[in-house]
Amino acid sequence: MMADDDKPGDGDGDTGVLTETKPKTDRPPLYKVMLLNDDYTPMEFVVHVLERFFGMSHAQSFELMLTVHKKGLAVVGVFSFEVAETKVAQVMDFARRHQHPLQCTMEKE
Ligand code: TYC
Repeated sequence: MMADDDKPGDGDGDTGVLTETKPKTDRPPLYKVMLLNDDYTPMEFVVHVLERFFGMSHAQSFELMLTVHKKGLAVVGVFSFEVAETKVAQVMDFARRHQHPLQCTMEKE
């Protein structure tokens, strides 16, 4: 323990390296959830996925589906690890059950 009058950086020659700790205020990391384009999944199915699992309007969903279709992929949301993992699992399961090859992945932001 340092004495009350021996503060880090008080000019007495101590550097404070061992006692000055960084306050633990880091935010948890965020994860991007992405949809990937393919040649077989129907456009309307992708629009439905975006409405159902990402709470987007029909217009927003249609626009984002077209972005994926044209660019190959797009970020559809940014979430905590647990929420991102759940969204990916929900989309992959829904696509599999409908026998569409739609791919949904996550990546640390
Ligand atoms: N490319 C698909 C088609 O022409 C549509 C599509 C869009 C598929 C987005 C996947 O993530 C996707 N039917």
